[in-house]
Amino acid sequence: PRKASGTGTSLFVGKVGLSTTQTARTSFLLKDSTRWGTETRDAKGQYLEAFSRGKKFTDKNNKWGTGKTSSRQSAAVDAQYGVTKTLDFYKKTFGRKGIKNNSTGARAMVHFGTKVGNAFWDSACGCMLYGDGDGDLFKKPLVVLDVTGHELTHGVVDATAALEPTRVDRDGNQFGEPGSLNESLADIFGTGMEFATNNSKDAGDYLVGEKLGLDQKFLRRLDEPSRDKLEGTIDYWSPETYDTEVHAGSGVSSHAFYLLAEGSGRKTIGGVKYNSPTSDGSTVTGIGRAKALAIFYRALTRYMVSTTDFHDARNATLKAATDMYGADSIEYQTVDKAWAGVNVTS
Ligand code: ASN
Ligand code: ZN
Repeated sequence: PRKASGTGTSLFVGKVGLSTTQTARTSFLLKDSTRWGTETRDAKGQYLEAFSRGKKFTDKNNKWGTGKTSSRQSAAVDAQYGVTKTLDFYKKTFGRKGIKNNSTGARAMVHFGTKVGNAFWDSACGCMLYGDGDGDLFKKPLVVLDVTGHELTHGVVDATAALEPTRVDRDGNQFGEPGSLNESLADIFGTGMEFATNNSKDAGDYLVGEKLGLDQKFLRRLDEPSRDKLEGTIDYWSPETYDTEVHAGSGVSSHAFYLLAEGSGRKTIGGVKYNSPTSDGSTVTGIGRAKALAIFYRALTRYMVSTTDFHDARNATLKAATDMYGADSIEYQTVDKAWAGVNVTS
């Protein structure tokens, strides 16, 4: 097998280059040897949770997908592109070598189950599973960039702080602050990856799932999380947050991250309008996305543990800011103000 350069026609990001594997004169495999063997397979509409049971994607001429769902390869192009761009983001931005930082590739399966309106990180499989949509709320395969960045970040969190929900109900819904922080980090680094990838058909923004065709135009958003009515995402910490559903609760730290990066009030970034409020009416001036991501990544990988709640997360990011910029720095002070802006104080 040797390294080959293919092209893909995706569902969401247009035409993209893909590094693939040539296995014979006219046979190629959707596996990237330049990124530790990162590979996407087909779950064939089954609820497969073992990657080894997925069907390999092969192609005769190394031109993958058609941009339409009638080709099974099209969703795989988006998935493989998003997964490889997520690995690139973690490597370039933080020096992280793969999801587990052990120089192994990431794996994904598309066409998971029937009418699945979701995508998952499956820690047992060690892979991403993508549904094709439920045909109702989610009309398309869930292979967009920020969803991929979100799900793979769950893999990074599993390999580092391993934040756990404090309660799971009989339907599998998860609750509590550490789990909410986990969802939030997935959105923070997922949007960070989308900005870093800088794809002209899916440019970076502080919205999550803006290409999924939802009526509210996004699934979640970091500037003013409560504009999400689907999951009822919250803007500010309160004592109830300790037992809030994790996607709803994610708003607290996602909002703190936005305030740290971009500041409070109105702002237009890449043509998208944001307006971020604070719980106490204070004004926050952001320190920029790159520094905010670096602080949150150091906090995640050095100071957060499985039970870290929002107040602990404040301390973790303050420690990270002290390490990187000093306790007298503007960066440290802005971390403090950003958390105060979401009602998390000492
Ligand atoms: N897409 C959801 C998430 O990553 C799937 C799940 O609830 N595990 O949060
Ligand atoms: Zn999640």
